[in-house]
Amino acid sequence: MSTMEIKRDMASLAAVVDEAARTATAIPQLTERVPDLTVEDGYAIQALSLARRLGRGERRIGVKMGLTSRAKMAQVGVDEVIWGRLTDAMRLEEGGAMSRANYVHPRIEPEIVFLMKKPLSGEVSPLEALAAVEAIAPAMEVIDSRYQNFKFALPDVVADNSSSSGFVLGNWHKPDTAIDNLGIILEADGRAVQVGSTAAILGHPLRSLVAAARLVSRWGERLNPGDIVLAGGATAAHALAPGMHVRAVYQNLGAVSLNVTE
Ligand code: 0L1
Ligand code: MG
Repeated sequence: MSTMEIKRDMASLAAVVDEAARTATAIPQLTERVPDLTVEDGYAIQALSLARRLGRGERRIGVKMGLTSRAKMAQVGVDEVIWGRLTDAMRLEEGGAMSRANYVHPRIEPEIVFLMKKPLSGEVSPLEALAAVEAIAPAMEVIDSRYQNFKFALPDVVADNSSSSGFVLGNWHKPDTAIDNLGIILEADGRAVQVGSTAAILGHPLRSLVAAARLVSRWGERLNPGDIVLAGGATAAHALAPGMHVRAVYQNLGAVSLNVTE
């Protein structure tokens, strides 16, 4: 099969990333097989991969924003945020357990999450975005690149649903709660492993919601009432190991925790 033919065969590439996620198996980067794969191709593969999840009975419940901090953008060498789709199967119970065996090489990062009460899409102002929010909460995202050694180019990570694999939500707060610069400590087994602020999320997490509205509309979609939007990591992500207890403690918002089992 020629490179062009492979590139056209987005469905088979979607099957590759979806199977890697479903079976927790590390795979080579798609851009090794298809060097001219574009970010647009990546989003097409991501959409087809989500369709496979929905076909297995999962329900789409929102989106995640990725690469929303300058540090992460620099790490991947881009200056654009990315997004991925969340399903109900990715949700982990607050204070509950996640099995390390279900992931390739999971990492965790503290985030802010928005719960939508109105539809939102396209170019919106921060005030318009806030008016569409029902509630905000502290959260943690489990990211798990399916690529070997957590290494990828931008089209790869987009195709791989922007590394989304799990999330845990804390208690909901009023939408007008100040979230522009709240201190966060990420603990592993009671020891602080990351310290940061919600300001690391594009300067203000609301900017991430504005970007989410813009990006989903580029793909003919919108944020719907009842959807959640994970705004992006506020610190670097921390690698998870069996037996670990992780907790993110937020100024004014409370804490979110998770236990990692074998
Ligand atoms: O949620 C994120 O910011 C992760 C986006 C993808 C990059 C990575 O897996 O580190
Ligand atoms: Mg994240």
